Amino acid sequence: MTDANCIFCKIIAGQIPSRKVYEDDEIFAFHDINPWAPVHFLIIPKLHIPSMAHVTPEHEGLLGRMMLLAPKLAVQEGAKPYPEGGFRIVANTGAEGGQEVHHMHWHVMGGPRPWLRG
Ligand code: DGP
Repeated sequence: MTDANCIFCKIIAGQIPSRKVYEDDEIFAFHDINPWAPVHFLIIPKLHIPSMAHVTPEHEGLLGRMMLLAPKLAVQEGAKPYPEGGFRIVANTGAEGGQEVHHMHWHVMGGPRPWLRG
């Protein structure tokens, strides 16, 4: 299920160009256009799930597969491995969570600090 008005659905479809990091049948990952960190990409489901507030038990396998990709892709994209390197995952959710694009996505950020407060 896709949303014709969704910018991330258009990126998945190739209608908007992106710097792809990974793709399979159900997951897509690409560099954030406005990086906050030396390594900064987004992992998204191809299914148009608007936010983390919309996930249900039927998404459990998909969410697990997305999570398993994060450490592999972080290293692939240049983050040093744990424990010297590592990464941070952020899922902005809803207006007060700072979500701007309403297609669920996880920011994966890493690389030499300082690059984010906290
Ligand atoms: P947020 O919804 O606030 O978690 O952040 C959405 C992120 O999506 C933001 O960091 C910038 C990124 N973004 C928005 N539009 C595009 C785009 O067209 N291409 C790419 N690569 N990233 C985008």
